[in-house]
Amino acid sequence: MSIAPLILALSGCSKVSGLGFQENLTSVNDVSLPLWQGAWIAAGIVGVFTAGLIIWSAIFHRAKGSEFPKQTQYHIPVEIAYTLIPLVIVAVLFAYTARDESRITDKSTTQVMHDISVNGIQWSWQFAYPEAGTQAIVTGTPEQPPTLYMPLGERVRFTLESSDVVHGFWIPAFMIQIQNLPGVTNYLEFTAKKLGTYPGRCNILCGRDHSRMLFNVKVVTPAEYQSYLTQLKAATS
Ligand SMILES: [Cu+2]
Repeated sequence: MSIAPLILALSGCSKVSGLGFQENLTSVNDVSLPLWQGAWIAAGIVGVFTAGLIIWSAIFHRAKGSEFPKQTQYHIPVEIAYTLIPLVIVAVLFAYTARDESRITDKSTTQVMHDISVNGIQWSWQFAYPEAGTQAIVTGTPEQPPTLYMPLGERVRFTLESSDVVHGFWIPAFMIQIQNLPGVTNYLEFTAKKLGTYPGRCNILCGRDHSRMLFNVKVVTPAEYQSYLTQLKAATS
């Protein structure tokens, strides 16, 4: 199918637009971005081809006189084609998605350098940094959204939980979203690759103040991260 070589070409070609997303922000969007671009290219090809067929039929097969056009029924090759082509499209999209999803959720615990817990609460977030002690927990409110600190270039394991209902830990720029489920622990490991502050949100409708369940992610240098942990430890212990 046509998107396989295109995605290969994409991985070696940085000229393709990020279509709303920046390159090289995290180890997750390194994987997601080519999938996102490839999906748009595949959709573009299918869309242009379909629109072409519609326009071709509309222009070259307009009603000619009053004669009823020839009807074709049970045309086996056509029926096979319109069953197989969508199946192939879906299978290709599925295969790339499944491959990339397993790469994103892969847990290579040996490389993990830091642990951060993310707890969803109605309606804000709690970030816990066990390296700074068991009391090192930052709790936000809708009025004062919390900031999640993470070090540049060092792999962090996030443990995601919820105190009440389902929340969605979402950092749009990083192409990351993973659910906080009550009674279930989810994990996600990734490395931030660019300094900066990035907005985060809850993306599962979780009640009245869902839209105010905001936070920021601040990617700092490893030294700044260490001093943040020290500061947090002093403030909370
Ligand atoms: Cu929520």
